Amino acid sequence: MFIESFKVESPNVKYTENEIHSVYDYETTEVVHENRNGTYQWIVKPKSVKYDFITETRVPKLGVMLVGWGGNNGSTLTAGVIANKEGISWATKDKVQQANYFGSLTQASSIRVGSYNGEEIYAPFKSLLPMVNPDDVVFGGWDISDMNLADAMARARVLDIDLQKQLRPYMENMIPLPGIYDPDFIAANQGSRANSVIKGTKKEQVDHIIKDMREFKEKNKVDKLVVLWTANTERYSNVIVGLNDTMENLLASVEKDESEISPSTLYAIACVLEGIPFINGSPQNTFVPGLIELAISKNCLIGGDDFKSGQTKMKSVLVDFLVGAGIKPTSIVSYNHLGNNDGMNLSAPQTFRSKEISKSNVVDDMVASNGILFEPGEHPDHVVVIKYVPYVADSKRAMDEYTSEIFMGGRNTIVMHNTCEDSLLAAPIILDLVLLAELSTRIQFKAEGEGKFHSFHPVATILSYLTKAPLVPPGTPVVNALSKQRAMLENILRACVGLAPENNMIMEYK
Ligand code: NAI
Ligand code: DG6
Repeated sequence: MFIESFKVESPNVKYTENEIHSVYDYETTEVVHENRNGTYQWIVKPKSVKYDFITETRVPKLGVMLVGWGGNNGSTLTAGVIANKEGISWATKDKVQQANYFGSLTQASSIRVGSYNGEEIYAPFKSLLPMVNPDDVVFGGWDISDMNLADAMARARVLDIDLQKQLRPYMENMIPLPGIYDPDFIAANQGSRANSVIKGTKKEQVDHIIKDMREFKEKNKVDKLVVLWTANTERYSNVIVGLNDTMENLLASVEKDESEISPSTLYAIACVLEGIPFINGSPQNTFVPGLIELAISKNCLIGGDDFKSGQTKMKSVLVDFLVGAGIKPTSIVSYNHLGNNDGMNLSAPQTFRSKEISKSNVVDDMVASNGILFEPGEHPDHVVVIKYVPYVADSKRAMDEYTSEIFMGGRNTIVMHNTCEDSLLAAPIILDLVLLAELSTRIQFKAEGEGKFHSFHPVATILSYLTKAPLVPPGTPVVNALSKQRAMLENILRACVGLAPENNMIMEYK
C-alpha cells in the first residue's frame, strides 16, 4: 500500500513549529585487535551511541546556479522543471506524455515505513523530511556560450519537438552569465563555443563570480543558493606543493594568477568564500587539497565528483551482487560511445583521462570486501573506453562485459547493452544533489558527550549515491556499492525523524 505522508509518534521525537528533534540510538560495532592471553585476536564489540538530531523544517526559497547552464544537462534540467511546474504534456508518436521526475531519488522513489494488517506500507522518499519542491527552484548560471536556453535545448536534441515548442517561450529569455574560460583545461574542440567569457586575472574572476551570486540572490529574492558544476570535464590539475596543497597556498596562487588553478576550482573558491554549497558533477579534481581545507575551515558544503548516471550505476549494483554472491569478477570491460558535446570534449586524451579515473575506481570497495575471492592487492582487469560518434547525439550506448569465475573453475560472462539519452539520466540526479545538499544544511546533530550541535562534515558523503567517485573527508572509507549508498542516505534521514534503519528483518512475521 502506498501512503502520501506520515508523522512519527514516539517519546523520542518532538515536532515543534520550526524543528523536528529526534533522540536516536545508533547501534554500531567497535572492532579491536588485542593481545588476549598471549595471542592477538579480533574482538567485535556491539556499541550503542545516543545521538540528537535537529532538523529545521522551514523550507527556503532555493536558487540553483549551474556552471555550464547552456549544456545538455543544464538545458534539459531547466526544461524538465518548467514542464513539471507548468503541468505541460506533449504528443509523442506513442501517446500524450505528462511531465514527470522519473529518475529522481527524492521525487520518484519510495521508502518502506512499516506494515499494516500484513501489508507493507510505502511512502514517497520525499515525505521523510521537508524538502524544497523542485518546481519552486529558481535556476540560473554561467556558460562560456551565450546561447539562450531555448536554443540550447534545441542544440541538445534531447527532448521531443512538441515539448520544445511549448517550452520555448519560457526559456528564450534565459541567458547564461559569462563563464570563466581557460582553454588549457578543456578540449581544444570547445574553443568555438567560447563567446561569452569573464576577462581579467584569476582573482578578478573569483570576485566576478561572487558578485554574480550576490546579484542573483538579490534579484530573485532567494533565501539560499546551491552551485553545481555541470560544465565540460576538465583535465586534472597538477597538485603541487606551494601551489594548491594548502588553503593559504591556494588563495595566494589565485592572487598571483597562477595558471594551474582551473576554472572549476575558481568557481568553487568563490562559493566556499561565500558559504554557498558547491557540487562537482564532473570527474576532474576541482577539490584540490587546498580547496578541501578551505571548505573545512569555512564549514561550507562541498560534494562530488561526477554524476553516477548509467553504466557506473549498473556497475556498482552488479559487482556488489557478484562479490556478495561469492562470485569472482575477473574482467570488467566497459565501452561506450556518444555524440553530444560531452563526448566531443572527452575525445581529447587529457579530459578522457579524468573520466577514465572516475569510472575505474568504482569497484574497489566491493573487491576489498571479500578476501575469500581476492588476494590482498588483487583486482579484476578493468578497462574503460569512450568513443565520440556524432550521429547518436545524446543517446549514449553503453556496452559492458563482466567475466567472473564461478564454482569449480567455471566461467560466467554477462554482457549488457544500454541505450539512453545521457542528459535524461543526469538531470534528475542534479536535482537530487541540490535538494539533498540544501536539506543537509538544515540538519544539526550531536553524539552523547559532545557539547554542541554541529552540521555534517563539510565534505558531503551523504551525496555519495549520486556520484561516481564520492568525495570523502580524509580517513573516511569510500563506499561505491549502490545499495549501501542508498541505505546510508535513507537511514540518516530516517534517524532525523526517529525511525530505525531499514534492516529488512521483518521479525513480525517470523
Ligand atoms: P555539455 O558539453 O553539453 O555542457 C557543458 C556546458 O558547459 C557547455 O554548454 C559549455 O559551453 C559549458 N562550459 C564549459 N566550460 C565552462 C566554464 N568554465 N564555465 C561555464 N560554462 C562552461 O555537457 P553535458 O552533457 O551537459 O555534461 C556536463 C558535464 O556533466 C560533463 O562534464 C559530463 O562529463 C558530466 N557528466 C554527465 C553525465 C550524463 O549522464 N549526462 C554523467 C556524469 C557526468
Ligand atoms: C561518456 O562516458 C560520457 C560521460 O559523461 C558519461 O555519460 C557519464 O560519465 C555517465 O557515466 P556512467 O558511467 O554513469 O554512465
